[in-house]
Amino acid sequence: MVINGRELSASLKAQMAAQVVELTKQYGRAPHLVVILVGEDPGSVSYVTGKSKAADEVGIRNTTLRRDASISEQELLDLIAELNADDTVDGILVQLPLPKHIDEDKVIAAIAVEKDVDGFHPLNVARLWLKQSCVLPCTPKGIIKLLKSADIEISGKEAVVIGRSNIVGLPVAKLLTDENATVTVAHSRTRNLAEVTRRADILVVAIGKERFVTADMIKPGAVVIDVGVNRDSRNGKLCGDVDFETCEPVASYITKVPGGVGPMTICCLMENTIECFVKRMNR
Ligand code: L34
Repeated sequence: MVINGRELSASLKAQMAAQVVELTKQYGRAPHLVVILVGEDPGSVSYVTGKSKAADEVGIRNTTLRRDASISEQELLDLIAELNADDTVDGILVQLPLPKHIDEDKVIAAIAVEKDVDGFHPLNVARLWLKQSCVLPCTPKGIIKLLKSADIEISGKEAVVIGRSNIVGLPVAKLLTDENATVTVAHSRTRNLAEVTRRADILVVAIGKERFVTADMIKPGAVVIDVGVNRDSRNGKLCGDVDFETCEPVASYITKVPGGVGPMTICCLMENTIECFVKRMNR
């Protein structure tokens, strides 16, 4: 069975649109998301366009600020400081990756924590790991929603996450742990990777290598979540980290790329923006 992220996100966005109508009446204005896009990376341009389109659908006011790849770190920090101080801005997102001459950690830490709709700020990361109330990072949050939407039991299951990034691998491992899964984080140095992944009842793949996971790496009946967004070297189309054609018959549930995790990332960004807006309005 394919878990359809596009459908789930469409229905969640429709619910949020109704909620935003009410919130806009209640607070006298709509939530406002500002996305900063540095440079012209085609992937980033496409994802940021998707975010703006989704915000329009949900009724979230949104502004995309495009800056040249040559922007200095200080100029970017100054821009963030300006948005932090702007009371009409509820959410700030700096699309990653940034050009090499800019320190991403420094930029993320400069965002006011109450406007950090990505959940990437060190304080939000700490709160996540301490199980305190926080903004959850969009992709991990979207993955848990996908699993729950298909009524997949997480508690007590063996989950294996391939990838240990700050944005996906580590936080999704934490969320799965909080859902009472037994979690293994595998990565490029893992020995006998196929042996490890074959133990997984739930396999989350966020490694960034096209068709990396093959049928022999999957336990029959496993749930497979593909976080990859790669260009297919055979046809230039978007493809995941999982070889869908061969893995689909082995898995019980599987996500597709496109149409799986990606739309859920964007959907959760909308949710986080609304959350930050409401919190700020009730300060
Ligand atoms: N700050 N940087 C920041 N926040 C994020 O949450 C992201 N991420 C990742 C890259 N950098 C970021 C995203 O937005 C990845 N990502 C993302 C978002 C959306 C999609 C993919 C990755 C997406 O919508 N994927 C569609 C296909 C889009 C297309 O055709 O290009 C899908 O169906 O998978």
